[in-house]
Amino acid sequence: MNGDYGSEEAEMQAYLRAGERRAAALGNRGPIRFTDAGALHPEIVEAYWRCGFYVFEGVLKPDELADIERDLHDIIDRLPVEKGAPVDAKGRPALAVDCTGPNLQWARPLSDPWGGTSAANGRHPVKMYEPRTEGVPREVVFLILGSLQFSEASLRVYGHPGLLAVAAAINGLDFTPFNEALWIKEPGKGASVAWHQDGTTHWDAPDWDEGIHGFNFMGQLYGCTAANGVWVVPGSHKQGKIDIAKVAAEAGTERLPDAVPILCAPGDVAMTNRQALHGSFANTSKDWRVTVNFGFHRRRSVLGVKSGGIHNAVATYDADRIRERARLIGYGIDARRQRFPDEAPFVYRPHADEGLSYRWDDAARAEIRDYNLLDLSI
Ligand SMILES: O=C(O)CCC(=O)C(=O)O
Ligand SMILES: [Fe+2]
Repeated sequence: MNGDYGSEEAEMQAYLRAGERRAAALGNRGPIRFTDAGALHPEIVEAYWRCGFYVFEGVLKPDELADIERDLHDIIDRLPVEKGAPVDAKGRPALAVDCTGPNLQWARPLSDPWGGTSAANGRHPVKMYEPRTEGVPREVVFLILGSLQFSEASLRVYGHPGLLAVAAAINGLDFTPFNEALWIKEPGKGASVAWHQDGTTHWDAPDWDEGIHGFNFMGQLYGCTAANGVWVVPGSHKQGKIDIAKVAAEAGTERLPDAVPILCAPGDVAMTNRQALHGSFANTSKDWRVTVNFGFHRRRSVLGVKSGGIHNAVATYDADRIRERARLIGYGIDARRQRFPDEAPFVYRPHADEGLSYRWDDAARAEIRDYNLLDLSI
């Protein structure tokens, strides 16, 4: 088994247990609930905006989780045998070799690929502790971008009526996509994600507020623990751009004392404000963490905005671009309708208003290759 936290193991264990206790006291978890009038329940809205994250319990049922797991195994099977290889372990063309968009992100086991580097505009200033590994292990894939083109189960999660209704409640009926990803934190290998805030574009905007950079849903296939999950500093989404290096220096450790872990059972889906200070530690635990991650924005946060450079090329996001990218919402809803015909499909207002309808079929499957070149990153 690869390394633990070495001389820091006892402190790490104490930190994990203390974080679990702080998380349990927040009061920001439960099933998706609406009022009789159809609004997202005010207790959920209050807790989300107070904490910067909320855990929706029991959203993905066992049959849906089994679909996701099947796709995960297929994806892992089709990964390049090593970084840069054109084929998988069975000699077939590897996943994403025919794509031009960014897809597979590799890291040495248990390393911190971004902390203290200039990656993503230097938004991860603090290097995380890197547990020792045996020998010089090969890099592994820990993040897959544009994931809806590789997993129909993920696309169906993307069309989930309850989650899309939450997105409409938080970001407005005309909400837009951001991007989608699969995070794979393998036991004894999963890389850490150094502390960061996700937003890049609106920190100095005159109309800045706590929701301007949107949120991510994080659906958990196997659940997540203090050891392998994402940690959040509650309330930090309201603070504007945080001097993360200073926070860590004052704490004297990257185990930030106010942070709490997002704790999920299989099928729970967390909603995390992208402005919240968050990160995750190298997964030295024995448990896999697989997150179906997808974000949404307010339309006014992206329309007419020039951004990009991290997930996609710099561009000005006009209405055509947003419409084209939002076809994935239409495909997700239709793919879900085909798999779960007894469920009432979500009606995405911009599609209804414009009379647009989307059919998930073989033509669509081919057509969405490289769809993430049009991510709406802000
Ligand atoms: O899943 C993780 O460890 C990090 C996720 C994250 O940083 C994000 O979704 O913005
Ligand atoms: Fe993030």
